[in-house]
This record gives sequence, structure tokens and C-alpha cells, in this order.
Amino acid sequence: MPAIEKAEVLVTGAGRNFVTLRLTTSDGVVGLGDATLNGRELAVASYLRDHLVPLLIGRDPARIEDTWQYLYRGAYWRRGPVTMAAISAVDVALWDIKARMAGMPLYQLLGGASRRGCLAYAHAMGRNIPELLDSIRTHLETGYRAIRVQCGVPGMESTYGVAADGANYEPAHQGLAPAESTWDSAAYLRFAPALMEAVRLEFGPELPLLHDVHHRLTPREAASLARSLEPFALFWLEDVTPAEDQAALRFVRASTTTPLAIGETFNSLWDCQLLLEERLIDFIRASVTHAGGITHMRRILSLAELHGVRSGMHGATDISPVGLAASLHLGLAIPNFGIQEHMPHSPETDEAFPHAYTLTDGYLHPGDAPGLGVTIDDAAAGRHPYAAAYLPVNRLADGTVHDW
Ligand code: GCO
Ligand code: MG
Repeated sequence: MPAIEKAEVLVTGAGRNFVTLRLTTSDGVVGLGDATLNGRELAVASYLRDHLVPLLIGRDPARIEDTWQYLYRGAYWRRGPVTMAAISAVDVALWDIKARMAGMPLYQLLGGASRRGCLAYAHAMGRNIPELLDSIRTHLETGYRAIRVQCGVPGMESTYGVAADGANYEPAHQGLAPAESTWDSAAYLRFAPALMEAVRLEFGPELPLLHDVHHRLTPREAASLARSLEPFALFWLEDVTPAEDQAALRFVRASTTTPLAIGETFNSLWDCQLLLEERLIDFIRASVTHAGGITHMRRILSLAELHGVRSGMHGATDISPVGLAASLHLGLAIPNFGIQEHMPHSPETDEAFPHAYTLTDGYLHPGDAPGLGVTIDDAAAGRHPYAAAYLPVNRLADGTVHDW
């Protein structure tokens, strides 16, 4: 019986910070898992190094389900983003190993392809409406067929999803403490319908449009926003209220027909259960990297399927190429795929993580290399050390801390 012989926790700052678990078996098969938790990377690295690696050495790499249960139930202190990101990385690395041993791309082990590719959505942004319209045009020219739109709000210095200097948007900023931003829900609510109207006027009714509120509204505000956007027929409206208060979406759901998506910060089936069973959302945003790997995401997506909810897996740049590849294999295979978020990684990231997945005509495909189809180039990854970086903290005009 082959055994897990080596377990390495690799931390790199290639393009941004990433944590990767690399498992090697006694017969030399290597598997990778993404353990990146934006702004808390080293906590997951320590959880892996100090608590999981010693348990993995000598285990049978074929026993994926048993290893998942052992690490999850065996810890007693269950769930939480740090624990679940660490378990996800182990799980994905074991699926990578199993598929490499089978000589197949992972999606074949998951049941085979259910579609030609995974429809991707791109991030368009602008500090004002004309800049945003240009950004949408550029993304359409690159072949994307669905676009998330985020725009600066008049009267606010900065907002979520828009780079202040017009450069590429990265949510985390280097430094030893988070940057701070100021938020004004009323100004945002006044502006959002005008924004969507301008986009529809320019691009017509057919383009799938998405928008992310990033957890900033109360249920009443969220319901009012979702109703005001109904004429613009969004593909989805994301994270309208803070993610831990799932019951808040009952009121929003009952007030509007705008499709709702939430869940990028969820890390278990139990975070999704109420929303799925009560059919309060249309798309579940949980990701392989943060919600327990392939093994646990399959359960989440099966429960979603039962309740008519489709996938919309998180795919910001803090999901590494390893995590994105895992999402694509799963997304290609499941029956209830909805859409895949895609925020291209920087050239430094792509160089450190050579990968087989491709983007063609707005569709992502995981490729047909055995396993996940991603490797790590140690030399390229090693050229960029980890540097502390944090997501911003948000405050209201009077200084009160608000959801970012
Ligand atoms: C998204 C997300 C991201 C998050 C980021 C936090 O919809 O892609 O909201 O932009 O803010 O992943 O780490
Ligand atoms: Mg989001």
C-alpha cells in the first residue's frame, strides 16, 4: 500500500500571498491543495504544519473520505475558515493524487464532463460610469460572455471592487495593518439603479450582468436595492447582507424577484443549509478552497441541486490556480453548474503555478492533464516571499466599524 511520505506547506507571495499543500506518496505521486485564506494565510499554514502534517505522514492516500472525517470530526473543534481551508487543501491534494494515479483529469473521476466548458464571468470596474462602460467593452472584446459590474459611487472616496488608481483591482493591501475605507449606504442606494440603467442602455438587455454588494446592507436596504434593480434583470445580486445572518435573506427573498447569490465566506454545508432548504438564493458561492474541498463541496452542491440552486463558485485572485483548477473540474462535472467567477491571476502567479486550464470564448476548461493539471514551480514561487497583506476595514462617516 502506498503511503503519504511527505507533506510540505509552501507559502509564496508570487503576485499575492498563497498557501499550498504538496503531498508526495511513497511511490512518488504528487498532489496539490490550495490553503489560501486572504489576510490570515499564516494561520492556515500553521494549522497544516503543526496539526495536520504529523497526522498525514504514513496514511493511505487512497482513503479520501476517511481522511476528511478524521480531520473534521477528529478535531472536536469543528468548522471555521482556518480549519476548513486546511482540510480543503488536504482533500484536494488527495483527489489530485487519485486522479494522477488513474491517469485521468479529475473531472473524469467525478463523473465526466456535463458540459463543454464552465461559463466564466469577468470583473469590470470603473471609478465612474464612462470608465466602467469602457471596462465592460474591453472584457467583451476578450471574449467574456458575462460581466460583473462595480463602479465608484459619487460622494464616496472609494468602494469595494474598484481600484482607486484605475489599476487592476486586488482586495488585499500590503502592510502590517489593514487600510481603512468609508462607506455610505444611502449614497450607494441612490446611485445603483442609475448605474445599471446606464449599462443596459449601452449594452442592451441580453448581456448577463452581476453585481456584488459585499455584505453592506440591512435586510430592508437590500430588499429596496433588489427591487430597484428588477427592471435591469441582473444575472445575480451578490452578498446583499452580512453572510452569517442567513435568516436575513427571508425578507429579501420575499420582497424581490432579482436573483440572489451568497456564500463565498461559507465554509460548511451547515452554513448553506437554511438558504438551500428554504430556497432563499439562486446561486451558492461556496468554493472548493474554503468549504472543505471536493468531498464537502459535492455534498453542498448536491443539496443545492435538490432545491434548484446552481453553483457560482468564488474565483477571486485569492483562490490560487490550484483552487481554481479544482473548482473547474467540479464545475465541469456537476449537473447544477451555474457560472464560475474568473479574475485572471498576475503573470507572477501564473509563472509560479503552471496550469492546464484554459479560457476560450468566455468558457473556462480544466484541461485534460492527469489530476488537477496544476504544478508549482518552486524556483518561481521562491522568488517572491510572503509579505503581510490585509483586506480593508470599513467605517461609516462617524467612525463606526461596518462590514467590508
Ligand atoms: C468576490 C469577492 C472577493 C473578496 C475577496 C476576499 O466576489 O470575488 O467578494 O473580491 O472580496 O475574495 O478575499
Ligand atoms: Mg463577492
